[in-house]
Amino acid sequence: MSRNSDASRTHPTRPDHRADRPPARPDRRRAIAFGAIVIVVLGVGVVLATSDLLGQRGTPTTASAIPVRMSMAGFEPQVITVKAGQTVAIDFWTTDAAPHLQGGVHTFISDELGIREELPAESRRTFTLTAPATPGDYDVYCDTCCGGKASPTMHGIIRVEA
Ligand SMILES: [Cu+2]
Repeated sequence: MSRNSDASRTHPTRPDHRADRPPARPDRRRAIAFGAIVIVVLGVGVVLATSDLLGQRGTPTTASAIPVRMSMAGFEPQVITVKAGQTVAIDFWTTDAAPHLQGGVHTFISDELGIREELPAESRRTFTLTAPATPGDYDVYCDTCCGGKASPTMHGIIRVEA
């Protein structure tokens, strides 16, 4: 009696099926979860990389600006090199304080190129300079300090290359 009832309960095939199915589900879920994480991580990476590139494209003027420091020692660099016909931004700056300068102003003047820019004491400003089509060395000077135009120290060169 007990044998028969045991045999009817056991049913050898069913437990095996049940044992096979349950492990299959967590594996699928893990695979889907892993896939989702990979997609999210790659997506975030792509967004970050793209936004970084866009950010760099958005600031071309600042990146290509030529820094020119003005002080009692003159222009630094003393030779500013540009290509013929090219428009460049000049990042003009000084750390000189007003008390030891006449009026506290430096200037960036080129009579030949029609440029006349002023720079207040302890300041920084950007202006654009369009190089002429003819290559050569053009004079630039500061006329507001240290002897001004008459002083060789207050002169620089805008070198226009072909
Ligand atoms: Cu000056």
